[in-house]
Amino acid sequence: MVPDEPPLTAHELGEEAAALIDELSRISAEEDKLTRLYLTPEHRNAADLVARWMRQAGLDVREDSLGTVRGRLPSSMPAYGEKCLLIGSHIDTVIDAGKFDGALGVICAILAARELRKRGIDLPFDIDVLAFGDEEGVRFPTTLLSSSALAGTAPYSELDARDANGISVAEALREFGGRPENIQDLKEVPEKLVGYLEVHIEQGPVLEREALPVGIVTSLAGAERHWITVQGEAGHAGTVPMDARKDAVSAAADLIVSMETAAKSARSDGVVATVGELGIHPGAVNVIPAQVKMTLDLRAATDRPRAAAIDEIKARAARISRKRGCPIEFDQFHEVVTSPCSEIFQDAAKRAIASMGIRPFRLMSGAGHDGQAMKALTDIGMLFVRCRKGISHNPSEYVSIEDMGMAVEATVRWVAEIAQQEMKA
Ligand code: HGY
Ligand code: MN
Ligand code: MN
Repeated sequence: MVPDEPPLTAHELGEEAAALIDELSRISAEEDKLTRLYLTPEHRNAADLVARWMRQAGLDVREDSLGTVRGRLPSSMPAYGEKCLLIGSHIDTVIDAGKFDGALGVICAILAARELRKRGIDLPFDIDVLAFGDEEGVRFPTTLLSSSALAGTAPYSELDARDANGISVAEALREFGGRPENIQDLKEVPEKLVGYLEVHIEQGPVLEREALPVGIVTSLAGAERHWITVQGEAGHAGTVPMDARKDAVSAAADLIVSMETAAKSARSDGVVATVGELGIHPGAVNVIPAQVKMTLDLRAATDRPRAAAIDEIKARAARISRKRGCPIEFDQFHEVVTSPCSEIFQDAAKRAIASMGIRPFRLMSGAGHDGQAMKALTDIGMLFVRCRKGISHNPSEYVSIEDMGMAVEATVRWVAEIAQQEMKA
């Protein structure tokens, strides 16, 4: 293929990425902060915007029945067969989010696909750019649903999951324009895939400490999510003596500090425990709380220490329960195992990054990503992009224009390296 015109510089690509990031970040459920949850009107608007960008980049665009937007760049060498390289990230966000988490990966993929086409880089496979809609798992008690559907691991039961307003995934999907009945048809054929790549902000401090704009991901930490119910006894705040109470909040507080201590004692295995949501019933100023429901997000660098950590936490909960006379129940609703990244994709990334004069550096991911679902389907690869102070899931999340440009350029070269490998295979 003959190049159309001289390639944009990394700085020009960074400026373009920054403009797209800002445009997408303005699509939110809330005026003064960024919240864009799966299958909401904001997700609908964001999906339509991303589809427009994909068309402008010269991709053939369609949307699958779970709302994933897909842009195809056809292979330039059909003689090599009909394999496809998937590359993308997510456009849903957490509540009061930063504007780079997920969005930067989708934008890098779109700009890289366009650059590959414009530079006339030979591709022995199709490229499908993907914008997933349910990575964060904030609206429904599901997560990685849109990517799990491609992997064929999303059970029909997930369509019955309900949000805080009692709306099911299936109902919200129909409203969104999706077709929940087709969820099982979305499974990709593994033999037809080269793999799944994702570019994502690091959401940690390592690349900033190493003074590097991009890094190569070795594996994604496994994770599990639980609802914990602490059952106490409602009573009058003024008349029940302190030693006669079954105060659900005091028992929950005991447990929260105890879980934190358990995680800190296993820090060498990368164990982290977080209580992100907490609700008190009945929730009146002068009533001793009858019940607390809270979430536990538990992760570790590998699966064995995570299993040991949940056992330790449950043993601590049992002791607190006996001491306070408050039954404590755990209800696990999510687990994803540690997902190693393909050595072949890591080495291709290393060559790509080195060709830019950047020191190749490998690091693991404590954050979860769609690659954890895609690992059940095909080989995965991830590139991390430096973000200021490692801050994420926070409106002060920030990536510089230079680093975004480096990330796009690295993505172009990463795919070109993989293309070279496929041609030699
Ligand atoms: O929870 C995570 O690690 C990801 O941001 N969804
Ligand atoms: Mn993310
Ligand atoms: Mn996130």
